[in-house]
Amino acid sequence: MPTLVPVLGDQLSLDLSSLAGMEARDVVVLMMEVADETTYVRHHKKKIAYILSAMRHHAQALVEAGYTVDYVRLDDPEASDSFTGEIARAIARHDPERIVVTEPGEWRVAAMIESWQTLFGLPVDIRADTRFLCSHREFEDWADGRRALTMEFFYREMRRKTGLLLDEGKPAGGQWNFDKDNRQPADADLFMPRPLRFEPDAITREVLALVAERFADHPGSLEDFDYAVTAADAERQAASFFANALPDFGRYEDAMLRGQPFLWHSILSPYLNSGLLDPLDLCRRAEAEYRAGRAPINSVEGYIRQILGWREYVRGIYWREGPEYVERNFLDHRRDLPAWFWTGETDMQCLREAIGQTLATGHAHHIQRLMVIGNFALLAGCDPKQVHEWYLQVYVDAYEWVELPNTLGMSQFGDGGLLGSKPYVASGAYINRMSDYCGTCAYNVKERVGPAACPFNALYWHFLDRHRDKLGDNHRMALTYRNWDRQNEDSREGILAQARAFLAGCA
Ligand code: FAD
Ligand code: DLZ
Ligand code: SF4
Repeated sequence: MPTLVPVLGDQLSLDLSSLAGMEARDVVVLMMEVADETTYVRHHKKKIAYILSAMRHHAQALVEAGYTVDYVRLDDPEASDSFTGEIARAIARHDPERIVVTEPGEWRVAAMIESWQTLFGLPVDIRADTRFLCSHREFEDWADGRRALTMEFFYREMRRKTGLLLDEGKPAGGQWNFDKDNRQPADADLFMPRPLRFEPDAITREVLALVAERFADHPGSLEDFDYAVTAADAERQAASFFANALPDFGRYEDAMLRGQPFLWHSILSPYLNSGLLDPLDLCRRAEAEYRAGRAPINSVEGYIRQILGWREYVRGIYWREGPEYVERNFLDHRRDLPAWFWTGETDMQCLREAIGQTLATGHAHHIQRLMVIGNFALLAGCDPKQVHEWYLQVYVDAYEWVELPNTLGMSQFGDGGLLGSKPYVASGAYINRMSDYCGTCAYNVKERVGPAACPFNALYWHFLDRHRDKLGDNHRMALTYRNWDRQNEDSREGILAQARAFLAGCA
């Protein structure tokens, strides 16, 4: 009797813990395209196409590695629509002696898997996901008893654990963190790096047709689909990033430019999160670029910090905070997301650019997600759960373990400051400093009141004013509140009236 090994759509690695130590001939790998996973939120069409095509290519890679793969397609007339339903059908087909599975990336799916042993009367071995560098246990040990879960201290532990960018126990370059060097605006230039484009092959074309037909009412466009869908092509994109973009990654990490969705970013998150690339390998290769003198420390440290620090840290928070985390709403925000989140059709150039690009490509970079779209949703008082669901839907790299703490926690302050000691809010001045958006906007970034005033300006003060009871004692915001209080009464009332009028028309 074989061992049944279900491999989920974000577990596309040959080094998966569920396959470790097994003889390929003793295993039936089960891969399941299931309706429930494609619709539990209305994923962007490109996200579904990416995952299904990468799954189909990975099934081929498993077969080439000697495994027997039982692959259930979405259009299988017998399909049961859920992971649990497919496990039941696979048990009937293969009569396995046990199930071995790598833990999933979501509470919802974890609950399903935990029910299988009782439901099917078979031993179910749920293994830790060793693609991550920090186990649940290690994160708990680090977090327990701390007053604040500051990412920077977690990150230093991870540097010590892995030895990355350490010189005899000391941080390479003399500092742990070079973030202050990484805040420069950029100018568009002809020699900017461009991510590689991967033409759809026959498998991808078949998936694109399926998605176009079946998910026509989902957000986003399928046009110009050019994601890598194999480990080999994801590796090509990684190599291109290290060769062409890493040296300036740090300097321009926070910059935004019109018509330039990718800038000096790696665009590797979809591949990391679905298993086509390995996080430690990318960190080691980034360090090698620094050691060889091909990339400066601020870029390499910044890049490694995102993966070794932030990525591992948000995962730790997700599992530590539990399935109720998604319900937190510290600021009691209740506004529905404006309808233009689904079209990008707004006069605010920064949001039109960031949302438009998101709907077209399924990608936006960190500062667009945090300081343009997230900043607006927070200032406007949008319901953090709705904001979370939007991010989970529209980004190709979005799985709940990584998306939820970033959105509800870091961006919407829904947890009251677990991930950051103050909300990430800014007026138009920040967006103007870091981008070229404002120059072509219908609004004037310098104005706070009047028909042409940039909405971010009044919304910023309105947010601070209306949340004084919850944020007023935060010492990191004291200076900002002092600036607000220094303005005369008429000026403050004018700004608040401007924000109220904007919000009244914001639907
Ligand atoms: P780069 O800028 O090249 O960064 C390198 C790598 O670091 C990324 O590939 C990613 O794996 C990792 N990384 C960077 N920042 C973070 C972070 N804050 N958390 C976790 N990993 C990080 N990232 C996701 O992978 N999935 C998400 O669903 C997601 N949702 C987000 C929602 C919000 C509101 C915000 C503010 C950030 C979110 N991020 C998410 C983090 C970040 O925006 C993306 O990882 C990044 O834009 C991916 O593009 P890149 O590969 O070019 O990243
Ligand atoms: C996101 C997604 C989608 C759209 N479709 C599938 C699918 O058909 N089959 C599958 O195995 N996984 C899919 N996924 C990814 C899962 O939702 C993901 O594995 C869970 O969220 C657990 O992390
Ligand atoms: Fe955005 Fe305001 Fe600048 Fe327009 S003026 S792009 S709304 S920050």
